[in-house]
Amino acid sequence: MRDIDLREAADLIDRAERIVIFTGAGVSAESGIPTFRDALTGLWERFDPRRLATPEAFGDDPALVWGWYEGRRAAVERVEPNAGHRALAAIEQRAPECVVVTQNIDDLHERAGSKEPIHLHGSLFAPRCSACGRPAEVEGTAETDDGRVTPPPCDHCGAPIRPGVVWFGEALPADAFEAAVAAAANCDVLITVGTSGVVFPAAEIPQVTARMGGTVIQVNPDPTPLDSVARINLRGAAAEVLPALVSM
Ligand code: BV8
Ligand code: ZN
Repeated sequence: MRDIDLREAADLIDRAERIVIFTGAGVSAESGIPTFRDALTGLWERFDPRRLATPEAFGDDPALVWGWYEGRRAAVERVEPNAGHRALAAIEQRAPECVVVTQNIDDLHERAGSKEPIHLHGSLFAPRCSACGRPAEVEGTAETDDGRVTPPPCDHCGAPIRPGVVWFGEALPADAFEAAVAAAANCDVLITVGTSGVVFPAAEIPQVTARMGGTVIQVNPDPTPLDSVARINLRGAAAEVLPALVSM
């Protein structure tokens, strides 16, 4: 990553009135949370996440899917936000206007000080009834030996509680997606961090900014389809690049 790119990116961010921060699983990688593709270890390693993160998988084997999410929630509760999350919170505090939009279901942006990030794909901390939709309490995870955990029944109707996340084939929360598109359409700079840019419609968000004349800055150690959308590609890890950016 060239210093000139870092300097140019820092200047664009300093001068921006309205900023959008758009993140994927890569921003939580240095906290020790595997990215979505790497999240399948142990019991789940033989599954494709795109098969497990679906209403069908939950319908077929609720304990397998609920156990996967409970294990991921327990992992998030054991780790801390990293220097990348904290640098993003610092950018957010300095900017006249800044909206954080995340595809992640962890709460690490919040714990790093970001105010009300928009969760396009829901949250590990918002379980709800799979039938009547009533919110359910997040309880201590019932550790079992094989990782399967039977989801608790809804207090109201008895149906199984499900994770409060957006599965493949499910619509994103309309209010969240609309707010994210509006912010992306009106910002001067969108910083996209740690996303592979392959899951839609979330992956549209940086394209909206570019189409509306805003500037996209990407932070990712690897090439992604967003390389052609970004005016500046900062090739590197979030917890290294972002602190360097805010200390310029
Ligand atoms: C919808 C929550 C319609 C759950 C997630 C073709 C066939 C079938 C379906 C489709 C198709 N084309 C489009 C679709 C639709 C589908 C889709 O996009 N599929 C993809 C796979 C092609 N989309 C949907 O189904 C969406 N819904 O379309 O509904 C509809 C409309 C109306 C009414 C009814 C229905 C819903 C998609 C949401 C799925 N849920 N997450 C959970 O977390 O379990 S998506 C999940 O995967 C993540 O949220 C993330 O967004 C996505 C990708 O995961 P990863 O790749 O791991 O993470 P990320 O993208 O962030 O990549 C990691 C990146 O970090 C990499 O680039 C890596 O280089 C980088 N990195 C690594 N280390 C670091 C780093 N970066 C910085 N620092 C580091 N240290
Ligand atoms: Zn219910």
